[in-house]
Amino acid sequence: MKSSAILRFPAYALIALVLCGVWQNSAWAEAKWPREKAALTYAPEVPPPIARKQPSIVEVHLNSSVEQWEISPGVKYTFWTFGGHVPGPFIRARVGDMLEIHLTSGDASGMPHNIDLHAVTGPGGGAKVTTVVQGEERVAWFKLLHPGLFVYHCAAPPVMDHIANGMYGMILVEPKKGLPKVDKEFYVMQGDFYTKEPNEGQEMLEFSHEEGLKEHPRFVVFNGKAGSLIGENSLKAKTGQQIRIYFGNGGPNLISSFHVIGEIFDKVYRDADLISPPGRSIQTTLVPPGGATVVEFSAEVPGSYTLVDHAIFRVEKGAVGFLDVEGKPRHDIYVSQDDPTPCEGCLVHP
Ligand SMILES: [Cu+2]
Repeated sequence: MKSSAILRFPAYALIALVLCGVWQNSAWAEAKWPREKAALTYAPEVPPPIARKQPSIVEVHLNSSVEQWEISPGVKYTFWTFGGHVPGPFIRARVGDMLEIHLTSGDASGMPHNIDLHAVTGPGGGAKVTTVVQGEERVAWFKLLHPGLFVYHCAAPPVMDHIANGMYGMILVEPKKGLPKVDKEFYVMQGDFYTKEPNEGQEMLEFSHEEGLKEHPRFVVFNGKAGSLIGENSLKAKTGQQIRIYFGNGGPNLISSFHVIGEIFDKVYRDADLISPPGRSIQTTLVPPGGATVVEFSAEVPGSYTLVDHAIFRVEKGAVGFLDVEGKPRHDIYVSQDDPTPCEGCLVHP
């Protein structure tokens, strides 16, 4: 090849790539693909299964915002959120779909936010092309190449502060054939929170980067606050129903040893791998920060079942919730000579 041809080729290639890039940007906005707005839900709700058999553009609108609520009875915390909740909305799509993310910010501090989706293939998981401050909107398209249950989180600097303050959620990418049908699906996400030592009577707690660095959380909670799955907020099911929990860990630091007291998981899609055969008859499963699992079981015996991180001191930091199961007693499986003993002040046996 002549040297002039070698020199010319990169220029042509560059022009072609630029044109291709421009074409693709507008193409995905106007593509003749089917298009749908994602049915976003907040924990513990899960959007309905995907019924269609063809790929679609799935439009997702997310707004970052700063919110305050009680992280534990009597004490408030300032959360950084997707959609005003921790965790952020549950997104449900199908492998092969084109995810169309619209990210906006309502954060009056002017702090930038963005989104890194673990379901996305490409630099930063999308973070580098979605950074927004208040009043801006960024739109980006990401092809979902892998099925699974994936964490998403903000990755604006300092990344650890954005995650530690609650900027995470999950996206389920269903395999082509979908998932086995179940009766109940729940969305539960664990997170650890770090605050400065409060003064006596101080109601509003303050974030501590230093405590985060030391990995000394004051709170470890499910779904953004202690008590999110207790009392009237408990998960509910009936005996015999097939129950699926999409369980994720926003971290930022702690590995969760996810366990349901009184149950054995019929199936564990380890690390939320929805392709390999699931593990069977499993008691406790590890979920790392930025990771997830999918568990399935049916409760044969009625009563209260307790969701915990089996690193059990964390129950006192908020990592406890309940699944209340209604149904007829099963004395063929679980029976006693005497009545149950009351468990005064017990955090795990209501
Ligand atoms: Cu952020």
